[in-house]
Amino acid sequence: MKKIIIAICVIGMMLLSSGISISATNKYSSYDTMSSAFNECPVNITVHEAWAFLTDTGNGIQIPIDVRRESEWNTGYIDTPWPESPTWYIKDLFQNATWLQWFLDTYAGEEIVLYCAGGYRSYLVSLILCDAGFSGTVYNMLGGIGDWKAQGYPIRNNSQPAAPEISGPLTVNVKDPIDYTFSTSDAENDGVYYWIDWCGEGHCGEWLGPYSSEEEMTFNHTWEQTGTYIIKAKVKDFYDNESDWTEYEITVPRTKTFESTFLEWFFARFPNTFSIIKYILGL
Ligand SMILES: [Ca+2]
Ligand SMILES: [Ca+2]
Repeated sequence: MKKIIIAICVIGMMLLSSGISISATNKYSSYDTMSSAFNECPVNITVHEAWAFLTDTGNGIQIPIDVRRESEWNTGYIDTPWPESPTWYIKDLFQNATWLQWFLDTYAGEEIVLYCAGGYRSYLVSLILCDAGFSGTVYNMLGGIGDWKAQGYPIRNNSQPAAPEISGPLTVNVKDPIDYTFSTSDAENDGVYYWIDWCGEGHCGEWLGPYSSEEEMTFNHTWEQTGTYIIKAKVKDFYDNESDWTEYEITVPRTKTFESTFLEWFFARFPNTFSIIKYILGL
């Protein structure tokens, strides 16, 4: 009898063990059908659906987010046009509570498309976001960039935008607001940001944008003092790839010539001179 009880226990433990194993395997391999279990968060989509989302702003703006390692990102990423170009945040960041809160705030209400190499890491990140109550829509791209490539969708590496061209007057009046035009080009037509340093020291200014890389931008500045100044400008694209600096020298001369300054001094020093001149000339 004792042997029978032991045998039943052993068989029971084997069945239990088998059940756990099957359950775990099913959970892992069937993640693409789990969206309903999370009240449509995440929403799993194919690479074809992702392509349709990310190449048409008419169906809303979806932001693709690459969660792979930096070395993987540097080998190329999905090629979709700005403003639906990918942003890169490594998966591990989402496991940091402070950073996660920043992400939830920054992307609140947005539609994001997560992807990785094969779809598993993006799935894990999507669960973190769903569990944290992300207020937008989380799409998880099944098959990752591997399937994206296999289906013939484009991949690319990034190149920096061209150093900006600056045009505008070379000589300006003090205290007058003056317009200057800035333009650049980017091989991938990425959105761009301008840094314009009106004091010419490299640390005045801030990033302005984003703007279309094909758009000429006009900014104005007022110089409060006479002198010679260097305008320094650079551009970065949507992926933080920065151009070289461009420098543009302008002059703000003294607004009054020596002659006019001398006459002002003279008539101030001899206030009756003008009347005397008029008398002599019979005016
Ligand atoms: Ca879209
Ligand atoms: Ca670029």
